[in-house]
Amino acid sequence: MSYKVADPSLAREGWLKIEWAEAHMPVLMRIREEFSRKKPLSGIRVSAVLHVTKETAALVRTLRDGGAEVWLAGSNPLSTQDDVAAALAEDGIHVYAWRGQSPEEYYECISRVAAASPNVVLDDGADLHAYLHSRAVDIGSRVWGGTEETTTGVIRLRALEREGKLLYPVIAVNDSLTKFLFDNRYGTGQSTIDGILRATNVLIAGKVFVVAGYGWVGRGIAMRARGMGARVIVTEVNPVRALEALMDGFEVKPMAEAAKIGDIFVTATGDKDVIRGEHLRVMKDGAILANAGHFNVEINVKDLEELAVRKRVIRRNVTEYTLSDGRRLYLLAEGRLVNLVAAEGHPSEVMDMSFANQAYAVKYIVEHRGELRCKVYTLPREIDHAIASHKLRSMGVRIDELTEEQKRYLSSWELGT
Ligand code: NRN
Repeated sequence: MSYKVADPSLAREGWLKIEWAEAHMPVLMRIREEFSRKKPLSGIRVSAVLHVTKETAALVRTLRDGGAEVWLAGSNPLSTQDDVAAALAEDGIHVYAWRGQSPEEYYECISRVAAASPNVVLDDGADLHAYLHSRAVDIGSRVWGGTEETTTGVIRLRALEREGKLLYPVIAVNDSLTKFLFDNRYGTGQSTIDGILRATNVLIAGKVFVVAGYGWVGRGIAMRARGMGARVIVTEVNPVRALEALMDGFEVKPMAEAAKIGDIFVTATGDKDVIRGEHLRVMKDGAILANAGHFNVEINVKDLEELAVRKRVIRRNVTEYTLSDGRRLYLLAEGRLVNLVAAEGHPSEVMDMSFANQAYAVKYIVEHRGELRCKVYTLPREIDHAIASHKLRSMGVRIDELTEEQKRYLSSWELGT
């Protein structure tokens, strides 16, 4: 059996979710038509470690229709949608993923998709890339190229590149304009609020909403929390980003101060220990803690466990920690990325562009096999323009075109006042 999922009988539900996603991903579906006709991935083995969601299903089915054989493992032990995994197994994708994996099972699934000895590898968070560069170097050395979906993964790959250890070229899909400007900002902005609401159903309006990190993810979350009537406080370590937050109209404070007044906290920094013991100790009774970063290191759960005298699951995806003085702190999704664990991740319409970039990146690697160096690349900007144009067209929006005179003006230096 070339798959392992929680419950194959869930396939029917999974198919309905995949159908729903594909109905909202016009750019990727247009690429699927092109891939089905031209088969640019014919005979290629692709191994992917991505969040197994209805949108990822749309991507891997597109790669398969392009001629590839696909192996898929989840990129988080809690983010797999089991019904989608069941449908993919039925659809001939070699999927090894289920919600609620132990760390051992999580890495066992990664080793299973690596064992396919893939030509191209897709990743989200770089756990597959790290595995191929440490425990499976023999397989890694035969890979033609890879892609990386998210900021955290690109940071890890640039570290590998700096050390001169990259075994294959990698395309940083995260760095495409039509990925991070939309997925990281508007996708995470909405899906993080979605995760918090599905888990807690609390009122956002009137609450003190603390966002740690003002990168594209933090900006999106802060923007959407403000839109729902929260009083948003941003914490940062980077003075430029802190200044941006200030001039975008948000309060900016150190976490030590924000911790005393916050009602809802979201970490979006890509770093560890952003919320730790010293902050937890001064938080208000009832404070809610959520992480939007890729790994579960941003909220120091060990400190929380040590401070608590009682711990219980009070709602699905909500763990209540009671401190010695009776204050209760609520941790969402065990500190893992709340949008994909407590909700369904970003909406299909925004993953449409992220995964259009993934599909083009895989095709690019195959077309440029042997030409690329072992470094981190960004896709050509023409691909961003093509994806953005397809997206606008699918939304029924038309824009202006430069006249010949304007083109000349914009490419000249002589014309002045
Ligand atoms: N629905 C989703 N399916 C989804 N929402 C966010 N992501 C998803 N992947 C598959 C990823 C974004 O692209 C999580 C990554 O960390 C982020 O870059």
